[in-house]
Amino acid sequence: MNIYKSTFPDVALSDLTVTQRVFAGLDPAATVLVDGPSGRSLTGAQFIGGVKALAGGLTARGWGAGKVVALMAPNIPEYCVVFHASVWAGGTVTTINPTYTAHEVNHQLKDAGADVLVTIAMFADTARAAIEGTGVSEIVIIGDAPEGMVSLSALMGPPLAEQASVDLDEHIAVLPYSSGTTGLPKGVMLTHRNLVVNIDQTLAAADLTAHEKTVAFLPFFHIYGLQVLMNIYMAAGGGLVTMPRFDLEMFLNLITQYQTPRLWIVPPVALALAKHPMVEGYDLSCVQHINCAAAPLSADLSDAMGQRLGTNAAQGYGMTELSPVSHVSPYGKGKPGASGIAIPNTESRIVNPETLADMPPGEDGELWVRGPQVMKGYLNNPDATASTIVEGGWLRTGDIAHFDVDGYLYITDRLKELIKYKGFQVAPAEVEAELLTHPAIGDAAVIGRPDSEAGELPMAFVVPAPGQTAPTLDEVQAYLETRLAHYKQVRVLEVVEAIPKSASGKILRRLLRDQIAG
Ligand code: AYL
Repeated sequence: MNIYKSTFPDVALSDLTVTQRVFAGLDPAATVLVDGPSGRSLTGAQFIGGVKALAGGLTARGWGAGKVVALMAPNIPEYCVVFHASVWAGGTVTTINPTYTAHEVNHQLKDAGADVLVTIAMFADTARAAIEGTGVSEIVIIGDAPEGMVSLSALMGPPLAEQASVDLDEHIAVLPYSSGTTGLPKGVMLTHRNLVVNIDQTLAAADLTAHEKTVAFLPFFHIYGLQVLMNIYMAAGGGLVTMPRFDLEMFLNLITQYQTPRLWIVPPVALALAKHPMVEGYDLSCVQHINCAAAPLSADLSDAMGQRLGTNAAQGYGMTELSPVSHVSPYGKGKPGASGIAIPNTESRIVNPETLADMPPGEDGELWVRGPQVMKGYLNNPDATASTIVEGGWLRTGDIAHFDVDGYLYITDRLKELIKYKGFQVAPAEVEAELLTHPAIGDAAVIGRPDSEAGELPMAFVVPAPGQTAPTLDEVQAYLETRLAHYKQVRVLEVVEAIPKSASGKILRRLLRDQIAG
């Protein structure tokens, strides 16, 4: 076995819940959350007060200990309050993409066993339709509530002074969804231990300073925004300027207004920073380090962005199942094309995915990761858990990679089915399942087609049902629109006679990928 160990000293496991860990790092007097568009802000003390008051209210309503709170909201300061109040009250939060259709929300509410749904008025109609047939008894609205729904402010009760007691290694603090290496999106069970150790591991390598602010446009419903921005910044005594959706002009304005030294981005934003004419009009000299993660970033684009902004451009790597960080580029120490070095307590292997033998140093194979940040498993899915976390506690990432002599990780390909559209996960199996419900489609396969702007575009191969004419791309898109969020939409369509499959009926995606590559 050829194990690559972290060069950092181990961090100790702390006995705190994720909310206790965040509270421990906060400066009560400092501004910790700012709503970017309005400038409305909360100090550390106000944040803690809000969390405890809401935790009291949730507990009084029976939505505290042991309950599942579904949180479906854009990045606003209240997001952080609701998340931590649920945790402080001893609950579990499942994070839902607010651009989901009612159909997708309904599925997640059922799968996660949600008891209450918290959202904003803009999504009230989706929420109302989505709770049909689920265990959700009530919809809570951040802001003024429409008829029949509860306003978040009405829930603020006498504070819950102490963290509700939970087992740090067993209790699921957050349940985000990820498709992992295959199949449909699954609930990723992350315990307090997972989240807290990943905060401490990342901070040991990333060196954030107290009172450092960053602009948080990456969604809190995805593990990148939730942990790397929200929890890690607050636990480091820093602050967040939230943006409800990405807008380049607002992003650039907020960077200069708040003089943020570090940016946390995804590849499409790297493209904008490297190429968009608007960037010329801004003095971005405050930016000393840019961290890009969640999808591949080419060395060329990374260099172009770094040179244009006169700053260090680097990458980090991880996945939802890793809470999410395993590799980071320490401050000022990025290498072009590399995804960083292992954070403390983290081991890696590069394995031949067929023979499971370790590859010689420098050669490509599947990346396996082991450490205390490896998820507890997939919710209600022991089979998927067993094929992902294998003997010895190694997590199979489904990514193809190698290490250089300095221990830097290079992701070179993806073995798993997953498509990344602008850093968002698209599970081919989910799109295929929806396509197969179309009466004129007999069979379907979906793969990612490389695209310079989005990274990959979901591309569908469809076989007409017997006696039917295959639908056009427009027809397919109109059909999927009510079923799938915009970013999962099929962008390219090819009608074929048959989908290539193995003897066991598995879609041979590699063949389709090779076919479009010419
Ligand atoms: P998920 N280069 C290439 N592919 C990457 C990279 C990278 N730097 N980072 C992530 N991926 C891909 O669960 C890879 O296929 O989490 C991986 O298995 O949505 C998949 O994205 C995981 O997708 C960090 C470290 C954020 C990690 C993250 C979260 C990653 C997204 C900030 O510093």
